[in-house]
Amino acid sequence: MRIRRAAWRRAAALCIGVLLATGIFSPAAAGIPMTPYGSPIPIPQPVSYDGTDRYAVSVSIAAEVSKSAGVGVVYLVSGTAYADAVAAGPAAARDEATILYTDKDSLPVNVANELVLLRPTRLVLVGGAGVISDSVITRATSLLGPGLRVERIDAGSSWDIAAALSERDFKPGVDTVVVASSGNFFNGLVAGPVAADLAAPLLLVAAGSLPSVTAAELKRLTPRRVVLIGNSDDISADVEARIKAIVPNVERVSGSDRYATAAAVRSRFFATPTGVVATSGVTELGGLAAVPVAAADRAPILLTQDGDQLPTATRDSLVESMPRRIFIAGSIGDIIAAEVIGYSDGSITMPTETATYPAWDSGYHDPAEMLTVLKATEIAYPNLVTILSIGKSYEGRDIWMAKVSADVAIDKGKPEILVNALQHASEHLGVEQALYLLRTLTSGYATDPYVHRLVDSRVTWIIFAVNPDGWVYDLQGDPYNLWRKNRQPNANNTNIGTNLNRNYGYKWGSGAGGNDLPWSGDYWGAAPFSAPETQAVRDFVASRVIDGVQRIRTHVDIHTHGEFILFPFAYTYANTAAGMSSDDHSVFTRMSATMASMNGYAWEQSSVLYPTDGDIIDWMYGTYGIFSFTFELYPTAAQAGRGIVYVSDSVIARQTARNRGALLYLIDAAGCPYAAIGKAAQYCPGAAAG
Ligand code: 0X9
Ligand code: ZN
Repeated sequence: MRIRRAAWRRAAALCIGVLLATGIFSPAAAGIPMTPYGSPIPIPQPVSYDGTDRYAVSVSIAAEVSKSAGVGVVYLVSGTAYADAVAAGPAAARDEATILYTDKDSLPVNVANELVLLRPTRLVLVGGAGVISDSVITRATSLLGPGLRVERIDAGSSWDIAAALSERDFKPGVDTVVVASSGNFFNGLVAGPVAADLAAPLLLVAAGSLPSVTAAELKRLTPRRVVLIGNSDDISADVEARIKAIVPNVERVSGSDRYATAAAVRSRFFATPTGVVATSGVTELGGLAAVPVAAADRAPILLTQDGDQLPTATRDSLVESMPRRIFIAGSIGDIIAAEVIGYSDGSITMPTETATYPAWDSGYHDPAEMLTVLKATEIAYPNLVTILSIGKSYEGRDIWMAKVSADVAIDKGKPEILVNALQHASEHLGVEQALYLLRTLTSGYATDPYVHRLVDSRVTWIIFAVNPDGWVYDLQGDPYNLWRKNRQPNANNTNIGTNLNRNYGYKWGSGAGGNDLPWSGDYWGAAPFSAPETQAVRDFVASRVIDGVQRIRTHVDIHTHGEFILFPFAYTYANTAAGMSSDDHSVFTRMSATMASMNGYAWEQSSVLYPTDGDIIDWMYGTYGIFSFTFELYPTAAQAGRGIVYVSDSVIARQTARNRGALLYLIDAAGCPYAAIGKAAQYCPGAAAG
């Protein structure tokens, strides 16, 4: 068999050309147009699909491929018989074909349109009339003219199809046969580029049995070796033994799951790939049409999960192989896609922080995972997000912050809001709330008009964990350490830590809630701003005074728990102590009531819950007039019971989404907080409240 690669080589060479011309591999830095997914060439238009749109994925891949190379052959595979398509992947690669999905009795409109654009001269139908009926041939011929050569792989099961394609293309005496299980679509998917690269047939077995058609084809081929893709759950030891009885030289390449198996295949057969294809390991709809693309670029396929973290095996594989080109097949989520790119080009490095949540709370982001998500978000939304550190903790950890605004790099003088979480080490849910807000503002920008307007017209600063040392220390407990303060030692004392929310320089040490006892969880520290963490917050907020005006107008300090919205002053029970006008007090109560109607929390002046001194909200308001609130997240004290501060990761999604309205309102209100009492014209002359 002759493998024709010229057209594909041309396609790959185009990509290499771009990269060499720029001399750098970061697509953003190289100025290569980025999709919202942040992916460099060649990428299909990101397609979000709900389970019925595999057709669109195959169409977009075909369209992308045909930009740089002619497509003479199209393989039509069933949109529902996944295993049939697995068998077709490497065969299509051998034919330099592109793969399109079809329904049984009709060509979907977008597929028909793409066929017309591609104008292939040969059509290969994968499967018998039971999966793709003759009416599809009739339709294709009417679209493409009578000169179209149509070939049908008229075989029943996916095992039959694989054997038929092998028989069509290979003579006895091949070097290698690749074998995957028809029961694990993802193993078969990652096996495709291996088979193509080794010029090997791909045959299929069942997890627990060797189909006779596969055994017969193995006997006919008499290969030197067989490569099995998948662990013993995918292909049993018994099946392996049966194959060995035919071909003694059997090598199994596998990992503990589909992700690890894909990574093992990558390291065994693609030691230093220039390209990698990334596709979902959760939904089987996107990746298969990319097999010929991978084969042409001699690229392995790696698999991604849902959520915002790459599987460890995939991440390690990317870091190890450092591919220069990434092809993302199908919709894998913008943050995951950015991680794929970031780990490949080194813009995201392996996290060094080792403190993690226990397995039963792994839905929380640990510090390393949080940082990964922040960096990936910056890569995915370079125009909306910048990640920076406001300074270092006592133990030298960065205190990470996101700046979120359209045209984020340009100072347009927009009203600003600050959101911070985790002053108190054990209040894990706060970090998730901050990450939720970042996700809301970024992923909602393109789709939600309200979010769009706020991101356009405001600057939102989000500090995810003011107290990283305390957080890490808390995570080191088994389970957790019930830790509240930072980790700064105290002079002449063995007790560690300052309560950061007693350490701000407004009415510091006045005796209203904090104390001077280093062993206490409410120790206020040696002096106002004696903690590096509060200094970092202080200096950042001070830096937002520009031309004598504090840009930040609203603020929320996120804590757990109690389900409260609280406002200044915290140090006194008086409603309008020195520094608080009655209008300001009205703004606080009106805004609180509005937000409470959105999240269902109770609201009151913070001192009513209990007084505190050196509290961030008093300092923010007392120093700058910023309308500053404390949110105490889920649960209520009654729900929590006495002394419970930790809540299961199962509540994260619901309890963070619950604050969507209130947080967006607070961002909106930064335009002119006095609009809450109908006094925008008086207090914010010239500034549009919206
Ligand atoms: O005590 C605090 O710093 C906050 N509560 S927590 O249970 N998360 O520790 C309350 C801050 C708001 N201020 C007052 N309630 N005074
Ligand atoms: Zn707290």
